Amino acid sequence: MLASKRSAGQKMSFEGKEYVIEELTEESFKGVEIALFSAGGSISKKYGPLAAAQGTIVVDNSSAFRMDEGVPLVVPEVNADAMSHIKLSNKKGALIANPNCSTIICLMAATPLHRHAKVKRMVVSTYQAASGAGAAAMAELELQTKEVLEGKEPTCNIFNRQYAFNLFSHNSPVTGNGYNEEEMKLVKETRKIWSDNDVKVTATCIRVPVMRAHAESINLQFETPLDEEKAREILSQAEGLIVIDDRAGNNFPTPLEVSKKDAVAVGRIRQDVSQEGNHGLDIFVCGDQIRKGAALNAVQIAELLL
Ligand code: 11C
Repeated sequence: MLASKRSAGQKMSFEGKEYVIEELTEESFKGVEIALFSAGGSISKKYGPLAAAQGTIVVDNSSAFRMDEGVPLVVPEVNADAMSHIKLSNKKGALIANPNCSTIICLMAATPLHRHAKVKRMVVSTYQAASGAGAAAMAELELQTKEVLEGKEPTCNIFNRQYAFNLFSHNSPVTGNGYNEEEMKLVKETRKIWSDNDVKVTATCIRVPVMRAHAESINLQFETPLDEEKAREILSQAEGLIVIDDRAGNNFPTPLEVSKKDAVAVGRIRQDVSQEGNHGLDIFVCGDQIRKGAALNAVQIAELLL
């Protein structure tokens, strides 16, 4: 386990074994076959290529290399083939990028349908949890909730506004076209992962006061017809997905239900009444942002290599 000088020497335990955290240096990767990076873009940019040059296969969780040509952007259930040329046995270093959490969670449900009827256009609206902005945002949500209930002024260090009992447009910078960076990640990463520069994607990303699982409403337009029964059958057979689609009980995926779970849940599977001839579907997905949206996906990439 590697971290900055500040954390070096601390101990962490994993599966009953204790590990001492070492300081990350340029020498850290000698003899290391696979490294999982999750320390932000600037550390990745500095140490990722350096580790790869020393023969390490780097699975990077930041956005630093995602759109770089020659760097596979991988969701194992979706496009494992994109990294099939990278093999441990070649003893050659490489960079593999882990997509953004909202893209991973979206494509877990959209891809099985895309494989069947080819998505022409996708409209995504997200409801994103605090964890996407880090542990400090989760702590602030908890603190603000208590403060507001006690009638106190909420502490606003992370988003500079009240987060508890509120929601707001995603905190990433708004780009020149009016979309924020999170929304543009959904657009660009989907095209790269699906190897389809023609697919039309638009997104609106919202931060909601939920602790650690993202929800997404996804509207799909298909090239060929796909009825909702067939879609439900496809989704119920897809790897890494569970279907929660109980119309009679009005029971559908919720962030709480998928929190600390590996599987992404999908439901509200219904024909889009605004589209002719069964060419459209609406679905609703929830996935744990820390697991499938980040760490689990990176570990699955490492497992593919092994
Ligand atoms: C969020 N998706 O929920 C973000 C966090 O590109 O890996 C992760 C940003 C990234 O706010």
